[in-house]
Amino acid sequence: MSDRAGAPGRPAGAHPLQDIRRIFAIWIALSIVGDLIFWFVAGPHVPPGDMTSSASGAQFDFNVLFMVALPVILGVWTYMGYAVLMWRASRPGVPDPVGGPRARSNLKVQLWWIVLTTITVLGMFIFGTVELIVPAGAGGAEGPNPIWTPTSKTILPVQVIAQQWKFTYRYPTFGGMETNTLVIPDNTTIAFHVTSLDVIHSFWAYQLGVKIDANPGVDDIGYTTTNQLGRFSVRCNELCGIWHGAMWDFGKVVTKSQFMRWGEATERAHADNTKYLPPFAWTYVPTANTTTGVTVANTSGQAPFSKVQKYGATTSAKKTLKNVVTATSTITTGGSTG
Ligand SMILES: [Cu+2]
Repeated sequence: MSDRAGAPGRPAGAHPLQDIRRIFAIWIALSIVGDLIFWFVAGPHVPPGDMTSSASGAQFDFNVLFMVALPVILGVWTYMGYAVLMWRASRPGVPDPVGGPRARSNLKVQLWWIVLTTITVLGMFIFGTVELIVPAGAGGAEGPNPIWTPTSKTILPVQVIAQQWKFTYRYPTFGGMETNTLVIPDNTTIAFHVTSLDVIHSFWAYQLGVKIDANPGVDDIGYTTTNQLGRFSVRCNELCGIWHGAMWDFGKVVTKSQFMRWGEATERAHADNTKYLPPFAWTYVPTANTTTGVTVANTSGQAPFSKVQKYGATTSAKKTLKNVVTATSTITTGGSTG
């Protein structure tokens, strides 16, 4: 408005930055109180919890990012609230505080704005990148050749096989047995090798903080380390057909000794079935549309079995490992998914 040009802006004697200082003080107070309440009251309950390294990592990351975001929204609300209360047109005798020459070309304000927003965004970028790398992929998939691998030397490999509309789990260090239930030991690093027999699915073990795409013909690897006993849910997280919504089950984290007992007992109990399964491989090829109508091991381009992924490897399991490597070199691909 033209009448602002050259207008004094406010009564003589009032400091021109008084409003800004008040807003700043209110904002800082609200931000500190809000961040502390969030961190200590809500933070520990933020999903997906702290059952594994990747779950607690995701919870920590979310909480940190929320503590950065909360002051931003509180800044907007504080300014809005202050403007409505103090600068509304119906308040008699209050001049418009924003406008005129003072509102333009304020180098100090412009510099602060650019510096603070740049630090905020770059800080979140660096934080996010570090948090992805340090915990070995943060519970996500890294494809068949992971760049970020855990330091543990006793990793339990578990193969997750998705198909319409079910997950099954193969344990190469327990004779290559295949189960309906995912059971894993506590305080152990798990390497999930996720693959699919048909369409694209996604293995989402919610409380484990693990979500790995299941692609046919791909050995998609993701890591996590268990920290707590208990049950967790597994869901398919990729629309995969009419019964996608029914593609879920439950798994459990048990103690190491319970796990060994379960693994060895299940391996024995499943022995008669296991011998009719295709030999353990990192991917499989369904040949249901050919005359054989079975699933076979797809051994083309297989990487050798990882030396550190031998948790629970018994004598029979070591035999299995040998068979896997042998199979890699002798059996050819049984078919093509096109
Ligand atoms: Cu699915």
